[in-house]
Amino acid sequence: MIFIDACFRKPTPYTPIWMMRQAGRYLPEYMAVREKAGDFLNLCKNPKLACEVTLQPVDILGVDAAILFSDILVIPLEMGMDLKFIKGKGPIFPEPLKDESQLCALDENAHLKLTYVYDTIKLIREKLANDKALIGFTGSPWTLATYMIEGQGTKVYNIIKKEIYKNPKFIHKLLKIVTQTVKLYLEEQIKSGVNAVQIFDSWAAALEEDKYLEFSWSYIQEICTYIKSKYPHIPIIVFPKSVPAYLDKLDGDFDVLGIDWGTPMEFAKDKIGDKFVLQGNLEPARLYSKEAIDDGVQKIVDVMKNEGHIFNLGHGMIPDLPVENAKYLVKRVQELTKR
Ligand code: 1CP
Repeated sequence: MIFIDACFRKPTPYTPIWMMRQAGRYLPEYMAVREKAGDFLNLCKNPKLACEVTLQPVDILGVDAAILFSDILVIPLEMGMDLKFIKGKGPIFPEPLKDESQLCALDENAHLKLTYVYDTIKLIREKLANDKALIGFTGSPWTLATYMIEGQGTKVYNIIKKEIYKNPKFIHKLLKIVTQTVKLYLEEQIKSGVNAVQIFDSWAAALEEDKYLEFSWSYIQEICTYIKSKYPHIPIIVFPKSVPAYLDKLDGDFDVLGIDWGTPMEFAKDKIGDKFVLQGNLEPARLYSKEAIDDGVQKIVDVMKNEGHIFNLGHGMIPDLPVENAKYLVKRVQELTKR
């Protein structure tokens, strides 16, 4: 698999490409299946339909890897927290966690309840071409804990940050519980057939450096060490979004570091060198224009020089991007980087 070889810095015929949120609303075929499922969570819980939307971008765009269709928030959901996806607003936990006394109610066997995810993986791996990789994923403990405490996406993170400075023991206790579940969840995904895993730390930029290393990165490292010691052949990708200032301090037992679009690739390469393969980082909004794609791809390829690189966007696809341009991007990268 070209994608897996690239994760391990082995020679490949071209630089592989996939896109974060490659399954989603910009594809009419996705909208049709979501309609059939009723709503987003039903889609995640229906292995046949989740498999179908996972395969769509592979068939339509020709990307080199599929990413499991699910959501990071199924973990808190199966830990027992009510989760709603509100149209136009995104995910909401109507009853977020308030204090330490509520932690004992979280189900520590959540990984055993996520069988619909494992069934989806088995189905996808049966149907996906042998030369295409299947990427499993999880949210980082920090990003998941933020949703569990804030109840929804936030721009200021004031509720969880208040706890970090006033009551750090509470947050560490929560992070420990979530970390344990994430380890076992990724392990089950691997046993079910994923070929690589990505840890999304979408809310990495919420914290100052030392707090980030303490409350997020240390738990990511623990997960990487656990997975690598048991499954060294499975590449681990970590994506700590928007933390360029201390990229060089992000060490650990993983293979690929995801770079967001706000961090110049040249800057990342300077900081990281050959320590990790880099994944990224086209600004997603460039997909609105073919000229902007050409220009952006060329700049990234010039920096990465077809080595130690997996092409991706620097964050997720935007729902109204033209499908035609996404196809164009994939073709452009695969042609331009041909060895
Ligand atoms: O159909 C719809 O309207 C739902 C939109 C949607 C989709 C397509 C959501 C709700 N989740 C997903 C799928 C999803 N989520 C995938 C599938 C695979 C793929 O990439 O194709 C993945 C990997 C995720 C991961 C995810 N969910 C993250 C991490 C990545 C990131 O974007 O930073 C986060 C933060 C979430 C939470 C979430 N779920 C959905 C939305 C709209 C959000 C973000 C909301 C917010 O900003 O708080």
